[in-house]
Amino acid sequence: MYKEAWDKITNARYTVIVSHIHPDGDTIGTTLALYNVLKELGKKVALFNATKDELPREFSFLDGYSKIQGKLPKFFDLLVCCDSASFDRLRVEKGDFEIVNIDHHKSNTNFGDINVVLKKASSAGIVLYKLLKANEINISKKTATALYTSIADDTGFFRYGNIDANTFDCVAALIRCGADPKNIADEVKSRQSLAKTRLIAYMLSNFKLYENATIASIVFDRSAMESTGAKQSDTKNIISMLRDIVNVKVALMILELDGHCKVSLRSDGKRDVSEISGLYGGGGHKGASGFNVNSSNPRVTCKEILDLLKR
Ligand SMILES: [Mn+2]
Repeated sequence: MYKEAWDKITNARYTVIVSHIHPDGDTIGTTLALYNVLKELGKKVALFNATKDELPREFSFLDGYSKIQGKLPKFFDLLVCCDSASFDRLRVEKGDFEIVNIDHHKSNTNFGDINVVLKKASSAGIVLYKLLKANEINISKKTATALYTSIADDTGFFRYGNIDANTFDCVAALIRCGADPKNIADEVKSRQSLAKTRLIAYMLSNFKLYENATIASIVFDRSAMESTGAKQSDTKNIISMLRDIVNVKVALMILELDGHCKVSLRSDGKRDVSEISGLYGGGGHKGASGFNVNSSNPRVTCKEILDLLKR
């Protein structure tokens, strides 16, 4: 599988590397790592993300970040995607090109011509690392930095997920290739936007508790977003601050968007919040899930989900 995938990648004339919509550090780090490798090998390669306006700024220190385009090239013969469980998360129309799918989601639909999918890996970064190692590809400092960032971001800087000794073996090897843990942590964690800080302030003064403080909820309606200047990407992960409150078992966030509401749930890992997202056609894991609800009233939606949680 590793050999076949790498042959396909090196034999392509023009490769487009695609990260999923509403990108996180795993998809950005992994796609940029692969971009750097292929550039160093002198390959013709481009980077695409369909929601380019929402690229998380905290990853702008990675080499290649500024090369991510919101438009696909007209002709290319290979598409490689990283960290995308399904093809529709790329917002690319099928065309006259082959697909290499590099991922770690349990729900991956194996939509590629070649699928390098390791369902137990803690991040797509681990999967790409293994693909490069298996093919004896040199890992430069730039590449190591991007891979380390993807692994660190997807495990909450080594707090959760499928972290095992293998994760740390990969991470140790990346540090030997030049990744600098302190510098990466500073870049990713210490450059929060003012708008996001204001949004957190709003959350901390407006969240509600239910059922003896075991459930916490926050609603970000349009006016909350406008008054803080925050964007959808600024809401990423902040709900975990509510879940981290002592006694809280489940945290709920509702974000009002155009004509619908985005619901995010986090649990202590014992209560399975993917059951509720399943009722609404969403996905996720036991401890973290999300879905959309057709609703123009975020408070009504919040009450509806709270009623389900209480039951
Ligand atoms: Mn991931």
